[in-house]
Amino acid sequence: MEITVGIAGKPNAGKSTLFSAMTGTTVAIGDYQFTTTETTRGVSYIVTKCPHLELKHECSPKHGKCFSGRRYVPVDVLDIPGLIEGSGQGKGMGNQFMDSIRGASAMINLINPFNQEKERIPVDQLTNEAQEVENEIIIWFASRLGSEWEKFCRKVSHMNGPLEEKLIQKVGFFGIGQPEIRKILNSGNFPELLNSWGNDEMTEFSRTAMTVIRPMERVVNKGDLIHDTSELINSGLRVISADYELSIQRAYSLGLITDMDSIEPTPKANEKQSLALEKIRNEYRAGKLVRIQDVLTDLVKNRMENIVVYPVYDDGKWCDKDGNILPDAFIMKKGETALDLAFAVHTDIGNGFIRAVDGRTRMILGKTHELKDSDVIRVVSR
Ligand SMILES: Nc1nc2c(ncn2[C@@H]2O[C@H](COP(=O)(O)OP(=O)(O)O)[C@@H](O)[C@H]2O)c(=O)[nH]1
Ligand SMILES: [Mg+2]
Repeated sequence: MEITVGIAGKPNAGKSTLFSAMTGTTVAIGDYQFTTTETTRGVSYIVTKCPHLELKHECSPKHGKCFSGRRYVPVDVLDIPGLIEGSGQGKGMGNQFMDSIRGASAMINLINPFNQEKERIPVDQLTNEAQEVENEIIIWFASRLGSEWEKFCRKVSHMNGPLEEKLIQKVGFFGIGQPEIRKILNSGNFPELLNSWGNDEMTEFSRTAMTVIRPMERVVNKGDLIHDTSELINSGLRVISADYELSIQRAYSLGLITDMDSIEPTPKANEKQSLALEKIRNEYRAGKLVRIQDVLTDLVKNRMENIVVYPVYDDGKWCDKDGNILPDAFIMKKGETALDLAFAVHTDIGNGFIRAVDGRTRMILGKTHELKDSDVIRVVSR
């Protein structure tokens, strides 16, 4: 499954800096508004424990990478500008912004804890602002859902299938599938009769879509400039520093560190560089800040309820036909089955499915067998 995480936030929140750090690319970063005007796409990674640790040999990923058993599984990231100052207070959001969030499976709502005078914004105000932005996205979705509702109801009135089969015609623009629509419907009280849906149903549907199906994660940036982040953390906000992330990236590419996780300076780093890296390291160790990779992984795996599954050709050696160990890591929805994995590998493999084999237990699995996180699976197909 393709995962795309959008970074949204007001100008100066640090979206482009964060995007750069997450994707290892350089994009326009500036202290003035509208530096970036178009959505930029790049690749970042979620991190999971690699099953190769259970083998005598290391893996050779076709996509992504693996550092001492930490497997980096690629996800797409978007730098989404266009959320203007004052949106959330009815100033409206740009069309381009809305188009971009349509293509995102989840969002990071990046919050700048400083105002234009570079003073700290009180925590209540930050959470209110974040809420307003999210509400505006929910209202936008609800209005798209509700537009020409009667016409839609007439169009599907002859259909006998379940509600999700009808609603897919309405919310297809957002890329939500039928199982996801069913999940939204089950979570609330939605009348079977679409004609009777009103504002409340539209908003409720939209709210669940934007919190459960396409969650928005509030992340406070510029934590390096905050002395004590505990108040923010206690109000349920994640605190990061895009600046530190970028420094860690750079230190790595200069060989000043060899592990972006432990941030341990190498002899190549001079005294000043070592001190700077150690300061950064201590702030993460003390729990003052969290790493963006951890935020991303938590968002994709836990909030979006996904798992990582490793399809292999040989269920004993966990390799492909060429002997590459654990070459693929697939992000799948929790609840998906061996057959879903077969189709994710290739349509032909799905169509020709005979059975699957669990690489750990060597048990034979049928089509409907539900996959678990970190499963290593061989699919046998015609
Ligand atoms: N101290 C600090 N400054 C940051 C951080 N992230 C971004 N900035 C600065 O904030 C300004 C705006 O950053 P930019 O990435 O262009 O923001 P965007 O408008 O949201 O894309 C730039 O001067 C950045 O250097 C951070 O984590 N810490
Ligand atoms: Mg920018």
